[in-house]
Amino acid sequence: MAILFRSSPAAAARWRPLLGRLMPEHEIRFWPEIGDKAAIEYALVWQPEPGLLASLPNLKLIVGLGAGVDHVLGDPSLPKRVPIVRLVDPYMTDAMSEYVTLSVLRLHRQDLDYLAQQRAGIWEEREQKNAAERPVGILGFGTLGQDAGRKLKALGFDVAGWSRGKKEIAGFACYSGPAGLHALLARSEILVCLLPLTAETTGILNAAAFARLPRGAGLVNAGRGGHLVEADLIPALDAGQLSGAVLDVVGAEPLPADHPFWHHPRIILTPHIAAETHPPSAAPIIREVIRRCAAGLPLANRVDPARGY
Ligand code: NDP
Ligand code: OXD
Repeated sequence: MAILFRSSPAAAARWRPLLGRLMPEHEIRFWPEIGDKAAIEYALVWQPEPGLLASLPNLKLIVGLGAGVDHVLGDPSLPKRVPIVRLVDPYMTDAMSEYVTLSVLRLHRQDLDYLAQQRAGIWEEREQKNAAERPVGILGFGTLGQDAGRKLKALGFDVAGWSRGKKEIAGFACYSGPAGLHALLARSEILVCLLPLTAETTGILNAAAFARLPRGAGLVNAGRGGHLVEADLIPALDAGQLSGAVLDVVGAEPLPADHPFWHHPRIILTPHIAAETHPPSAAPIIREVIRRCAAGLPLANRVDPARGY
């Protein structure tokens, strides 16, 4: 029985010693040296090439090496009989909440304006709201969205969340469905996207959505680049409908050198680092998932391919 590890060479170098130490009982094969495909029962993957998983005849489990699984579900030949589990790691959840609180605070405290003033040598105070006067809306109120929401709430922000199913969570205004989306947008001076990328959520951050936000709202996208209709962002920023955007994810990663997002004064860019997979904390979680699967026990954090996340 063997485990296939398929990610970048840099990730393989970080994971190899950890997996070898934690799971000495398993043979771990690092792509592209995968050997006899019939021996592979478990696959740990990030952006596997389409067809790879279907070519493993005895595969029992696919483990996504990240919280989002769009990189797995995008494979049209994905074997339907094989369960998929995504990575839910409290270390990553904390990292995402750090990123979201940092980004929301930067927008809330008018960082982009003060940076522009500094560059222009202008010493001038701007009117500042209190956190309690700044409604924040979170698209995607799941593992990451709720944790970020709790931490923003602890800072005093007035937080609402939007999910697919209806939720009641003490201390938060919870919205769902298309009408709920409109209501959430209408109240969100800062909008945070922590959705999975699915057929329903692709392009959700678009001109029509921006028009529903209060004028001058800020945007944080740490979900996926495909959530944003990129052509709609700069017009909304230039017209003042949006006052700033923090983007951790973009449609084409790495962002092409000639992309206008690089130099727009009201865009803050980071290279998909909001919550990177952290091998030291993730490896024991994955070992436990494999142990449970081998023992025929129920698996947590199963992906529903029909739902898309
Ligand atoms: P979860 O599955 O725990 O949460 C997803 C949330 O999105 C749920 O609340 C879900 O609703 C909601 N949702 C899904 N589809 C819809 C829809 N059509 N309409 C309304 N709400 C919807 O995922 P996580 O919180 O763990 O992760 C979210 C995403 O964050 C990942 O899929 C990934 O894309 C991104 N991510 C980005 C990282 C980065 O570094 N930039 C790192 C890690 C993740 P419901 O609760 O009803 O199911
Ligand atoms: C993830 C990511 O989905 O890092 O985990 O984007």
